[in-house]
Amino acid sequence: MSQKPPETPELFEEIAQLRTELDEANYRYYVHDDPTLTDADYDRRLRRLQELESRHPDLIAPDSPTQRVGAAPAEGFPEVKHAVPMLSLDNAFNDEEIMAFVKRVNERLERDSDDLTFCCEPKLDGLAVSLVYENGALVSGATRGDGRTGEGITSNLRTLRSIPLKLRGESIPQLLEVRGEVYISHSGFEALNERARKEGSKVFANPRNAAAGSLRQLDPQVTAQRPLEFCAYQVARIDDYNAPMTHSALMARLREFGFRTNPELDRVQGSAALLTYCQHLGEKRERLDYDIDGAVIKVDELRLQRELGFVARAPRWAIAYKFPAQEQTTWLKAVEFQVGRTGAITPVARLDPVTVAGALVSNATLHNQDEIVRLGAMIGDRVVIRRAGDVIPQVVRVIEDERPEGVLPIEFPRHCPVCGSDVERIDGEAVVRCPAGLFCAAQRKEALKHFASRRALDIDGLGTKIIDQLIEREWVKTPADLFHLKAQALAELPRLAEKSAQNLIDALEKSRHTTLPRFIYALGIREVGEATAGNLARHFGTLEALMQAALADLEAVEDVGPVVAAHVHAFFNEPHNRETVAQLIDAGVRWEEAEVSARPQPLLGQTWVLTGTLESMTRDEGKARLQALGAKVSGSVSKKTAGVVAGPGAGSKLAKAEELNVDVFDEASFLSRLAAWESGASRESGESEQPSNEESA
Ligand code: JCF
Repeated sequence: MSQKPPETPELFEEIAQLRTELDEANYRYYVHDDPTLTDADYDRRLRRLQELESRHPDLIAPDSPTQRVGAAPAEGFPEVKHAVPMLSLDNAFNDEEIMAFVKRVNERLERDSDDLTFCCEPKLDGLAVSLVYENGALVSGATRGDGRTGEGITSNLRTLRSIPLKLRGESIPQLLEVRGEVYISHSGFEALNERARKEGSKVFANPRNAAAGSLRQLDPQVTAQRPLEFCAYQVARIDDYNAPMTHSALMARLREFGFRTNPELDRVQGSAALLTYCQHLGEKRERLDYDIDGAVIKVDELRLQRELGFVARAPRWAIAYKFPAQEQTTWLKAVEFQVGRTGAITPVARLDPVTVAGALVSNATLHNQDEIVRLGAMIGDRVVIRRAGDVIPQVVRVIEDERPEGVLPIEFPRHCPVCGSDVERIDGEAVVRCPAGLFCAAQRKEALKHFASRRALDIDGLGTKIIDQLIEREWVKTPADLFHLKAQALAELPRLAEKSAQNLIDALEKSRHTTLPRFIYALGIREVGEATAGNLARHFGTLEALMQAALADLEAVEDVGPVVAAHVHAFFNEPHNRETVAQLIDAGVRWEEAEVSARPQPLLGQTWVLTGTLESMTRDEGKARLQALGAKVSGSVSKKTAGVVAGPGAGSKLAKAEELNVDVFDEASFLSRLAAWESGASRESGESEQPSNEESA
């Protein structure tokens, strides 16, 4: 007969301690974006608690962190009637409509100064749910449904670590009903689809679909594996006579109870500040780690909300400001093929012009042949295009239901559309290329544009239009020809007055004096970006040494693998290219050997990781700046990581960094260090009068 182990005070204490630590870890992580436990430490404690509870099942409490994943509801999801209906919001699509909302509210409240306080937050693009707590314990969770009746999905919602199973704090109301959005962050979505791809299961189209599908799983075990998060935005019921008087104070109370609210939540006063909030949020949109489709604006004072009341299904005291849509539908009229600098042939969709997120779009990229196949696109189709930030508009899908008669297949060219060479497609590569190199006018144009660009030889005033003419008139065939142009001849070009012809000559003269990294970069060798050009220059010191390097020598260069090495080797072994280099030097292009290391590389040999969102730059910019300082930028944290830059929303990578004792920088300290490194105030540069930037954290 098995005997139950004795229950000792130490045991009670350990169980209580583990539960407190696990709840606290969730609270610090979700409410304060400030993890206290690493994933590994969290799991270790959770397993220990599971083990203790399995030996003493009578000590299991329904709000124990081990009790998040329960059994599936036998009857599917029950209907749940909302005690207070779940509202929808009226929309405003521009500043005028926001102003009209403010005016309506002020008139109704008989206020004649524009000083009303609003509480604003991003409008998350997820699914609305409602949670009921009785005496501090989660008793029910339901979807919005039609606003009056939803589906009871309590067991699924219990699996979300950002949903407290019991409320924190001392003065807990007998009844609390909290509403909010369940969503999946961009990073969670990437990880989820990555896993799906590895397991060969279906990938999700977008985070919202993934969240919806995950919430409607009958088995909470499945839901528990999905990176769902909850963000609270409204209190539907609270039976506390001491309850706050404003919406913003209620949100603060929710945080005390252990709910995450949106970090962008803010109070603003007056319509001008309101418009500014919406504008700033729009600018920030791309940098957030979750999808939003606008801002929710609420009259902050609850007394005024009650006075304003409702119309039909929407409150008079709130409005949703919707950002301009990033997706639009239009007709795909034709497909043209563009030849890039390296000969890559890119299909470009010509569209019936439409305004997308404020810009008129008449072209969109189709990427490559595989993408055309994936989309199943045909000429004449109705297509959805998407434009986000300053990226090139893309065709995201075909609306097959609206396919008209007489659509035509998109034929990929077998000959280069510019020079007529047979195209080639290397096995395993998605790209089709024109192999003609600089014999192809399209590639010559692109090569010249690259040569003249700001980070290469930086030839001021040599723009696309002039380059096109120079190539078409065959005045310029190689970059070296640029340096033999005469002002008199240039002035003949349409749109180039005598003055700017001379300016261009002056700019060319100035650009002759460059640096070795810029020169190498300007040559446009495949896969050789700025960082690699810098590494090559530093490694070999002189152009001659680089040109003579064997494959093995090239592979010894920092960050240069076999592919890049092969491209560099092939480039300098092509007689044509050697000739161009010689002509450039004959034409007077020069650099000081010493300038090779003009740019400080204080982070050489270090690996950095960026995680979360940054305010002042995109992660890509941060990455580029670190690389320019010599650092490698990696996606995962290890013992060897030199530093982690963590913005809001940082999750497991930050936790890992802390676990491994890797230095972590917030945005402010990252920026000040970047500035110091970029100005050369590093140990390596030996500028001892500069203050040390190695102060202890
Ligand atoms: O983030 C949202 N989708 C969101 C929806 C935020 C809010 O503050 C909301 C909402 C729907 C209704 N507030 C209400 C009253």
